[in-house]
Amino acid sequence: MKKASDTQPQKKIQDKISRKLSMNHSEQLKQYQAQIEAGITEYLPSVDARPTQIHQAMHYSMQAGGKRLRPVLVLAACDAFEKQANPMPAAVSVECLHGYSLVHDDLPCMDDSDLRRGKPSCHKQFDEVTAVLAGDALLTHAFSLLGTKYTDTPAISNRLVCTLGEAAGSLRLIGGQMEDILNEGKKPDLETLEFIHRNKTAALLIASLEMGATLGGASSVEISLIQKVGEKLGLTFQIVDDLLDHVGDEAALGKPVGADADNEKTTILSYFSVEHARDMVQNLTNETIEMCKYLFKEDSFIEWLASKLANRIN
Ligand code: GRG
Repeated sequence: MKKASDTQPQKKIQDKISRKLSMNHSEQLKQYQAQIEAGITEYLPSVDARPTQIHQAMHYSMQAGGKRLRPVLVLAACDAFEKQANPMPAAVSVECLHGYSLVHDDLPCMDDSDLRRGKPSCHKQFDEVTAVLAGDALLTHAFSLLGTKYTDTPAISNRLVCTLGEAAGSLRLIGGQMEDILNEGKKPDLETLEFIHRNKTAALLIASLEMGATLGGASSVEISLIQKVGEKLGLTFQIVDDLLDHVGDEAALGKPVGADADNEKTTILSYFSVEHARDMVQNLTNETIEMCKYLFKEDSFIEWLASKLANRIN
């Protein structure tokens, strides 16, 4: 039998290796995020373009402060395969789509939020008309990028448009938002809450992974597996969001905690205890990690990101 002292040096080496690997992944994340900031500047119409008001509002809503999770997933999924085409226009496209949904979600007719990422929301910084148009323009621009930046690979362009269009449409993202609004002030059953989460949150995360995998040249079997990774990631992301709103740190979040309860929003914590919700996060994350190990190489970036998202603080 090995003595504790025999295993110590080995453990130290393992710790060092895992620190190094995890530093590599976190460096990779920072690099992706920096590339995305540059990509947003490159692929959005110039802030000085006429009429400047709309372009200022688009840039304002797309400015740093967000985690850039969706475009990171596009880049990482593309890198996980052979890489057939430049993923950056698609990554910016998904972030434009996400940006539009947040600008419209904050409007007085929807969530009526004055703050987004700790700053005035678009309609507070500009006005309501500008925010509606800026959201429309971001949505339109998302598809324009997919149509114009992949003309050398029309089949990929077509696939990307279909994937994003389906995820963002009335059966997914908009459908989730509609059911959320229809259920305001009620306590929907758990199946309805899951429908809302699968569509409002998971749909765009799934599409991001799928678009990246398409750009990477993944097979149809790999695409259907990565969709499952995205589904689990999306559900985990939303449960963590609900937990953070309940027990998170205001400074880290950049917004007050308890908003869901104050607004009588139904969340996963309307059905389960904090402990149970944390167990759900752990189980879903374990399943995601298992799938990543099967689909990608050992200790992949996406596997690491899944753990990071489960333990995020904002
Ligand atoms: C208006 C069509 C339409 C849809 C709105 C995105 C959305 C649907 C509503 C925002 C509210 C919400 C809690 C949505 C669930 C998805 C989610 C957690 C969005 C926030 O995503 P993060 O945390 O945002 O990635 P950042 O700020 O990091 O970009």
